[in-house]
Amino acid sequence: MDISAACTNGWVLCQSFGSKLAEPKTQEEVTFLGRQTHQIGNGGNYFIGIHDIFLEGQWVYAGSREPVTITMPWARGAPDNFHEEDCVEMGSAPEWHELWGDVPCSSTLYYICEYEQNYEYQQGQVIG
Ligand SMILES: [Ca+2]
Ligand SMILES: [Ca+2]
Repeated sequence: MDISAACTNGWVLCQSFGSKLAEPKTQEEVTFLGRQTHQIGNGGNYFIGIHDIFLEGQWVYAGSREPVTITMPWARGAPDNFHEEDCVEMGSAPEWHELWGDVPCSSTLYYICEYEQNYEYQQGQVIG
């Protein structure tokens, strides 16, 4: 599979694989996702299934809309909601060190789909 997409499209694409955008709910999952992204992310940035679309600063899981249960590993200066940034990206470049940033949901990024027991990566070209 060779695709990247805007956040909502990433959500739809994950669903088409019978999964959803990754929703790390424990510190272990955050660390695991960060390490995986760092190892195989090719320097790209990846959407995960967390946003503050409904209420600024209130981060919820995209699937359940429940409040985020973990300490979010924000990069320095994030989240800054610069130009209305309500989606979360995870960087894979070395300087990111497994950190997160807030980005516009309309950004075109790679995305991480989550299955019941493990995480899978879909990555590739821009489609929109
Ligand atoms: Ca925001
Ligand atoms: Ca930001």
